[in-house]
Amino acid sequence: MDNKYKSVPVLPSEITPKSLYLSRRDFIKAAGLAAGSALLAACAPQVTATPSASAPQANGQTDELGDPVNTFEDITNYNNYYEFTTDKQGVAPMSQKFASSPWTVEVGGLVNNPKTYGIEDLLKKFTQGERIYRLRCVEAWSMVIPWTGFTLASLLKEVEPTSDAKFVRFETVYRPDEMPGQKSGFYPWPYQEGLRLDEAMNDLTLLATGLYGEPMPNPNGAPIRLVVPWKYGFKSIKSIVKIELVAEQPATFWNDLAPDEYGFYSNVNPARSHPRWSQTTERRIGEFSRRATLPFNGYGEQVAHLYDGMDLMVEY
Ligand SMILES: Nc1nc2c(c(=O)[nH]1)N[C@H]1C(S)=C(S)[C@@H](COP(=O)(O)O)O[C@H]1N2
Ligand SMILES: [Mo]
Repeated sequence: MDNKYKSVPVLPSEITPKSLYLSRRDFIKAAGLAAGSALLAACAPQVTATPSASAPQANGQTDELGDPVNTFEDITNYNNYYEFTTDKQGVAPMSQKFASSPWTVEVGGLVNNPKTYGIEDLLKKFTQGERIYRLRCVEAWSMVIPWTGFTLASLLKEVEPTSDAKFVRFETVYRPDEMPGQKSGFYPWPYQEGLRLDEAMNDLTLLATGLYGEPMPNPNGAPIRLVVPWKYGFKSIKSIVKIELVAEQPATFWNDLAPDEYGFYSNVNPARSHPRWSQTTERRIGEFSRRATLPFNGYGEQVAHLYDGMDLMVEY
C-alpha cells in the first residue's frame, strides 16, 4: 500500500473548528488501517453494494452544516458516469477494470508554462488536503463526500494563464474499448466541461484525487476529477486528461445535448426549476425525507460575489 495517499493534511485555507480537525485526523488514521483490506476487496471478482467490515468508516464526520458524510458504499455504488452506463448502480461493476494508471494530464492553451503531468507528479507536487463537500445532482439527490485533493488554483498558478485566458476547459479520457457508454453515438464524446477563470481560481474548486482517504475509486472518476460544490454535479467532470485555458466560453457536454435544460453556469439554484425536475428540494442519499435545496448549494458566502450583476434566471 502506498502511504503517500494516506497522509492528507487539511487544506491550509480551510476554516475548521479544532474539534472537527482532530476528529478528521483520527478518521484518516482509521482509514489508513482499513486501506489494506479495502485494496484486497478491490481485487475480488465482484463488487457488491453490501456494506462490508473492510469499507472505510466515517467516524462521525460531518460537513460544516453538521450533516454526516455519506457511507463509502453509497458514494461508490450510486454514480452518474455515462461513459460506463446510465445505470447508477451499474457504474461500480462496469468500471472495475478501468485502468487509471499510468495517467497523464495535459495542461495547456493560453498559459506561459504548458506542461503534461504524470498523476504521481500531481500528487507529490500539490499539497493534498481533505474537504467535506455536498454534491447536488440536478436529478435532485445529494450526498456529502469527504474528498482529498488540491485546489485547481494551485495548479493554474504554476502554469500561469496569460492575460487572454478567460475560461478553463476540461476533458475526460476517451477509451471506448474500456468505457462501453462511449460507443453510443448519441452523446458528444468525450465529456467536456468548463469554468470561467475566476470560478476556477476560487478556493472551493478542487481537483480531487481521492475520497475517504483512499485513492479515487473508479466509479467516482479515478484518478483525478473536478469538484465544484456550488454547481450541479455534472459540472464536476471525472477522469480528466486535459485542462486547457481558452479565451471563449467552451462548449460543455450537457449544454451541447440540451441547452434549455443545462446552462453553462449551472449554479445550484432552488428558484430556477429544470424543465423535468423541480430544484426546490432534494433527497439526501441515505435519508427518507426531502430537504430544502440551498442557493449555491449552501456555499453562497464564498461564491455569490462571482455573479454580481448577473441575472441568474437568465444565465443559468
Ligand atoms: N466524465 C463524466 N463526468 C461526470 C459525469 C459523467 O457522466 N461523465 N456525471 C456527472 C454527474 S451528472 C454527477 S451528479 C457527478 C456524480 O459524481 P459521483 O458519482 O462521484 O457522485 O459526476 C459528474 N461528472
Ligand atoms: Mo448529476
